Amino acid sequence: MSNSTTASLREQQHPMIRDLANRIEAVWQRYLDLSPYPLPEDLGYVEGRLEGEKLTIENRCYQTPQFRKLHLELARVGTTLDILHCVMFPRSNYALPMFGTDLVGGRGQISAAIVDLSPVSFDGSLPTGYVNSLNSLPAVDFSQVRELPAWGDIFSSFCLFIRPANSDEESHFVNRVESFLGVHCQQAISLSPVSGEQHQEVIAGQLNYCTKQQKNDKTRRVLEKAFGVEWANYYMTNVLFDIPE
Ligand code: BLA
Repeated sequence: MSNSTTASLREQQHPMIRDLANRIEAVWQRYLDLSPYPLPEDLGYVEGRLEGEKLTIENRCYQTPQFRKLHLELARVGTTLDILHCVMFPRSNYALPMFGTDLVGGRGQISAAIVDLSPVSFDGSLPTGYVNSLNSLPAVDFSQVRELPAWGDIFSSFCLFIRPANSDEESHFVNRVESFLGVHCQQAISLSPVSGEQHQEVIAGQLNYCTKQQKNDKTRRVLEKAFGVEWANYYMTNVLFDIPE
């Protein structure tokens, strides 16, 4: 995948997606020591067809000392559907939550905007440093809060799932994602690795997170229609939500 291709998809996408993609990468570069992460079978750039419309997927992936995979994906179906998907997978010897965000929209309107720092601990709690930092962020209010699907029990009480009503709410949401990311990166670079039992707990927590995310039928349906059932399953289990080592 060439950088010029990535830049051009980003430029065509909904402005909220473009803005968030740029800010995610800027925060990563500010705090983390990034190196390249090779995707399986060179899945950096993929094209398929969904109901006669072209589906384009572009992936950017990095790794760092604390994260085995930082994944930022931009996808576009024809001119009707724009998607940003981002997950940060901590290495299993770091007891860090899962950062995830998804923006889905089309024809000028973002219909789903979700962000969370999801716990991987047995008791479902976030580390104290996270709770304190997240609690001290300024209050935000969105007019259309959406209901989480059944598999969404992985998300924390800080999870934000909305349909932005206007461009003010779009920028409030993007600011919120940037704040979550800043908290996450600062916590990640200040915490020490864990071992033994806690290591097993992290692996189990990440496994649960990925297994639940793989149940998202809305994502699966888009991929199945464009690339077929088998490829969609491969992509969901090996690229979007692969299970840790
Ligand atoms: C919803 N995800 C959706 C929707 C679509 C996709 C079409 C429905 C939008 C709507 O209801 O308005 C599609 N999302 C995709 C595709 C990709 C993608 C094709 O990322 C990738 C190629 N999803 C995530 C992550 C989170 C997430 C990291 O990938 C959360 C951290 C959540 N997406 C999420 C949730 C919904 C959603 C909770 C709503 C699901 C529902 O209402 O059933």
